[in-house]
Amino acid sequence: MRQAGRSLPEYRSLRSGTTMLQACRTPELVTEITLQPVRRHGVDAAIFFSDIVVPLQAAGVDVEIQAGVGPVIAHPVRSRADLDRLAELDPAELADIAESVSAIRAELDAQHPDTALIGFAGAPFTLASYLIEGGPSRNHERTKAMMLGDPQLFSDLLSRLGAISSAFLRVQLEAGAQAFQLFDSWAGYLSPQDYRASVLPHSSQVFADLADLAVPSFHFGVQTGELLAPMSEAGSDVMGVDFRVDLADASSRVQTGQALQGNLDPAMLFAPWEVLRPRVEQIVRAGLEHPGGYVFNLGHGVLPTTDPEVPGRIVEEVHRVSAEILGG
Ligand code: 1CP
Repeated sequence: MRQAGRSLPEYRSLRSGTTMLQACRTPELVTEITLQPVRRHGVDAAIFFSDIVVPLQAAGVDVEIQAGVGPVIAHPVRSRADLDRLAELDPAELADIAESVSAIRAELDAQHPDTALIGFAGAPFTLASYLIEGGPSRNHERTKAMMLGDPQLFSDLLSRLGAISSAFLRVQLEAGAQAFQLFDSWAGYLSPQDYRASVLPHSSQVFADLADLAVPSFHFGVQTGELLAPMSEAGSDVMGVDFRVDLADASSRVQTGQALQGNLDPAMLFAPWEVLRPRVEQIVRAGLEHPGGYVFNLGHGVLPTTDPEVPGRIVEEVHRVSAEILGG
């Protein structure tokens, strides 16, 4: 999950004096930051250290990630002329990303050969929200105004962004990432009707674009309980579930054969271990009831003030409980 490494003192010391986007474009830093949670927590998979706005920057968008705020866009996209200035992404602009992924894969193969590397990208709607609003948004009102007021412009913008995300993912996967997650963090602000009409076709296109690579794919959003059914139609192998939905309910909303991922509340990591441990066990047991398969994860990103000892304890508990249930 996003910011998995942010709670680690070793992350903060490596990052000091470097902006977030500089760090994302420096292969030595990306490699080291990606590996930190693997070493410290013993997780089964590493998530590539980058950000959903990196491919926008590579396509020429003037964007920075401000500490304590998030991505800020200098010239928001609000008209046809603004969209015309948004270039396609030339994969040659992502040579550093390919270099980072190859270096991480080589380190993992040498030190943690069973640890998978997961690549990621932002989904077209979530990227569009940052571009249209100009930064993080509470209500996404300008985004919805364009979606409803100029559906053709909105659709053309999401198509362009979908192609950018597909290109970003393809570079990661061809360089050695073994699975990918599409983050549609803000989709949960939409009604099922609007999601289906204006967003689903574009997210589906991203999964279709990468189908030839035949790697496992994950699809995640926040506050998407009511959207799990339409989101599950986009074509991922795994549906991410945030912490507001019971896994048993999620199980009945996704496609037959589709796996679930989730969904421990990140704030639960602040609870005493005697309270947290049975919650972890309960989630693993519920997840393994789902016939399509199950991946344990948090229901959203690790909070920055999390005690860095806690995620590793959770990993141990997940391994203990799943071995007890599955044997071995
Ligand atoms: O855990 C990791 O380090 C993996 C790398 C990763 C991922 C998968 C980062 C690094 N960002 C992301 C995805 C991402 N970025 C998402 C989708 C996942 C989610 O919903 O959490 C989103 C919405 C962003 C945009 C973004 N970047 C935000 C959210 C702002 C908002 O609108 O509320 C923030 C705070 C960032 C900065 C960022 N990205 C990543 C890190 C480690 C940070 C924090 C920078 C720092 O202070 O060190």
